[in-house]
Amino acid sequence: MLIKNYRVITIIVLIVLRKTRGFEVTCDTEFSDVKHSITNVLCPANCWRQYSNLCGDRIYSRGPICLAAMQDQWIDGGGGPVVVYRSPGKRGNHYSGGNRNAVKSESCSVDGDSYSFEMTCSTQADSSTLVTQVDCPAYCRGEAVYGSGIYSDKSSVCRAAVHAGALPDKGGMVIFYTTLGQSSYTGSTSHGVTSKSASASSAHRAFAFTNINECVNNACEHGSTCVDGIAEYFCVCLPGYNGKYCEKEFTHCWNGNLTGNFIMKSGVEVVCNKGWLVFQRRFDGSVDFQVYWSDYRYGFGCLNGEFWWGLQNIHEATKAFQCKQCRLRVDLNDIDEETSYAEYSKFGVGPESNDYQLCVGGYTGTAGDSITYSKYLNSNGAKFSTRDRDNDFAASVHCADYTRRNGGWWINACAFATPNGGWNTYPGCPSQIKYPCHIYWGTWKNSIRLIGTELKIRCV
Ligand SMILES: [Ca+2]
Ligand SMILES: [Ca+2]
Repeated sequence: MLIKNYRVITIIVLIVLRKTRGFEVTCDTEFSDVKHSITNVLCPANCWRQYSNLCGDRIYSRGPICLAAMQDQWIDGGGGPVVVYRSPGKRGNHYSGGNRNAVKSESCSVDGDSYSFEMTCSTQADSSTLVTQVDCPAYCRGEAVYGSGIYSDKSSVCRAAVHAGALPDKGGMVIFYTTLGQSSYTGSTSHGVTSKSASASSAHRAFAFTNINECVNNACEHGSTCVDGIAEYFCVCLPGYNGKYCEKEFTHCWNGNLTGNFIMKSGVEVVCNKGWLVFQRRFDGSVDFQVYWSDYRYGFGCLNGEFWWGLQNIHEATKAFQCKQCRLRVDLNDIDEETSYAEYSKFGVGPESNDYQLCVGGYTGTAGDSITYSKYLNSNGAKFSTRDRDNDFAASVHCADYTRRNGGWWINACAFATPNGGWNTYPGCPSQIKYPCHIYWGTWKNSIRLIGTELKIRCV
């Protein structure tokens, strides 16, 4: 639970950071390109130019944002961050041009929105950031405000702040938080400001001067925990459920051809790949597979990297199917980046009391049948052996002994398949042992080292 909450917090922080990084602009980006009433912009360097369609001075109607920011002295030739404030336009506004800081602009009369680098009384709340600090002018009058406590983002921020009691009439700094759009907004009179009622508009969000708890009326399902974010909430699922609202119940990888990591109802995490349950994966040699019985029993490695899922988990996942309905698939990559596969129509792993005995058979594929290769190299019916457990059928040797680097496996009188073998060829490999001391699949490219394996099951 603790780890999952960290994840949620990380998600929230990432969202906030992503949204605050700002609107990416070039020197050519125009005021008309901004999508929000309050937009954080990072201007590049060297945006000066002699001629442009820049119109206005301090308050602009059109033209390149970064050139205007240079004229208004928010940045110099080196660029930097600025905030663009958009104000709803009035018909036939006249804008006077200017010539400041080596930037010339023209005069024009234009209908439509106006833009500045300072907050205005009429600037609305749809911001490029979820948490926004603004410096409000004094004595804003006449701008529309919709709602009480929670306001439609079509409201004047500065006037709403006075209504909410978050700001005195003489203006100043105020912070507001974006929240989910409301189904309706109720007007009221407060702190000398009268706000209006409004109905919902699906495109609009709302805002408030505190972080509203969006977990009220949340849609989290199946007993999941709602965690409040900014303008959002997150559902932390109980084991066995997933999806944004924990609406999807997880039973098996093969139910719905799932891909991804899931928490089973038992609390065990599982890796699904296109409807297959992955129980072994190797691709970079970062995890040591020359480990002990208890490691192979419980699993080791990292489920987002190289791992062995665990014999007990494999047993639990397959036991109901009695070696009848589970398939095993082995995907292999070699050092030449060629691939092959082996698929077995029968697969099952017994209980620990019988050393996780393997049932396997029914080969098809392109890699050749290395698992049931020959009488003495047939893993069907073999028990699992590790460096500290000799359950193999070779009376005089311990095939999974550490010196052989075969790793843990279902070993007969040694094996023709060693997907858990050493990552690198082991120079001290005992010469009397014909088998490889590294990841090996004897029927495919005999003796050439493999650098990728994925072992997975699907029971249907
Ligand atoms: Ca919130
Ligand atoms: Ca032995």
